[in-house]
Amino acid sequence: MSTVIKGGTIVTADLTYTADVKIEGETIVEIGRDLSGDEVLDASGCMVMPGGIDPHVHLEMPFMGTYSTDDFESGTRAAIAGGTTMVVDFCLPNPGQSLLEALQRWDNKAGRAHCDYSYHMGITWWDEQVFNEMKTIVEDKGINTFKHFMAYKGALMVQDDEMYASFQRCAELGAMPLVHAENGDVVADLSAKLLAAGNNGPEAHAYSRPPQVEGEATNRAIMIADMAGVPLYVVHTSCEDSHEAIRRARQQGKRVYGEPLIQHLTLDESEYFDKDWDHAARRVMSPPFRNKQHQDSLWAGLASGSLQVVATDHCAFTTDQKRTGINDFTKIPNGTGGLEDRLPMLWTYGVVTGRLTMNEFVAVTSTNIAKILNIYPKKGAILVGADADIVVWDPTKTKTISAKTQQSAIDYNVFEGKQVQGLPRFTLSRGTVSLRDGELTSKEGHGQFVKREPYQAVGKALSTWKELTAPRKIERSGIPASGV
Ligand code: DUC
Ligand code: ZN
Ligand code: ZN
Ligand code: ZN
Repeated sequence: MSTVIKGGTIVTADLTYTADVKIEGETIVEIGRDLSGDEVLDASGCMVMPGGIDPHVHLEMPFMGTYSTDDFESGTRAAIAGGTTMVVDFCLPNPGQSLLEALQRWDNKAGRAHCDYSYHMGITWWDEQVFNEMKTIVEDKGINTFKHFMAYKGALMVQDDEMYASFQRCAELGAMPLVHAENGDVVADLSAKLLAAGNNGPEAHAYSRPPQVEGEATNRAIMIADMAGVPLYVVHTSCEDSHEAIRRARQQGKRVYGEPLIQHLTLDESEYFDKDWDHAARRVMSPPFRNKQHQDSLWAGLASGSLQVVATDHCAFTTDQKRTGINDFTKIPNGTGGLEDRLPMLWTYGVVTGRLTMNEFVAVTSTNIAKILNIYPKKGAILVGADADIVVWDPTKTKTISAKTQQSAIDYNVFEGKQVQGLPRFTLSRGTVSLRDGELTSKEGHGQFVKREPYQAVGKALSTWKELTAPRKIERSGIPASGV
């Protein structure tokens, strides 16, 4: 059984050209003119692009006393509806829990996925068991990334000594650390002061996490990564302070990556102020939304290449879940949705406005992260031999985003009312048509785990390509007569 995507314009991270794409089974087998096959998908007037990869989602995650409401079923259904064909979730062991045991729990949940998936493994505590299990995670389980929370004090947060030890272990194993970069000690102190002053509403969440806490933590993580000799991936880069640190590190020759979210690119801090409680609380996430100057910095980073990836951090809580924090903003579950809307929002606010080219759009939604995660060109490519994870994109199709029509299981959408232009006509997941003429045809359980191999260029001090200066013991004769 073969399928041909006919009459479209192929858009990749570096090329735009007219050709048909032929698929057999799960794989692209031919790209050329006038191809024929058993089934033909009409792509006239459309762009044929690698399916989106969202490297940052939290599906059915235990967090802040509850679970995020979108699970692997509804979350990946939303992904397919929006043209995304792979997600990477975060497997987070409870402090003290075995990494392998946590992985088993995640595998049980992920069996329901509509699209392919992988995990980043969380380093949420540290001892010899974690050190040992990291090797099994990389070598046997096909996970080459480890996530570190520098915030969420008393819960997920790790200390600098733990982070440094884990980063060094990553270097030994050919793995890459990820960081949630916010100074958790400062956030805890600011939060306590705000609460003590009676500032308990959702806007105080934003006051408790100013850009400085993100800039400080990003700089710290970059320096620790450099000393450990590993690349570093900074999740949800939301502000100039963090972007500036990443930009400078890259200029110095360090392999550091930054990931703005579609929410931070398109929504700003006014969402928290002079709004009703529910409106503001539904938008409480960490880091919080920033002002327009920070947004401009993120857009500029995507255009210039100093930031590489647009993700969602999809972590969806219902209004009722948010209301747990009605008298205390620190108890509002942190997180927003976005899986279904990432591509249409980025196309509308990026490509239609002229901020990004179509090729840059493909780069930041798919190809760059496939390379960063070491799964290119299996994923993130329109090439013979690649998985047929493809979105056929209709740039003329429009809709108004609304919770009433979304796949996500929550009762609102942070982009409610936004008009988007550019939507998928077809989404193919490993050759299976999972969205046809905008209608979902995908199947629960179709998704497969994607193994990721260790990295080769890990294990050296990246800025200098040398070991850190080796300690030298100075031999001195005699004792000074007096003083120094
Ligand atoms: N930030 C969120 O807003 N939610 C999930 C975890 C995170 O870091
Ligand atoms: Zn985070
Ligand atoms: Zn409102
Ligand atoms: Zn996250």
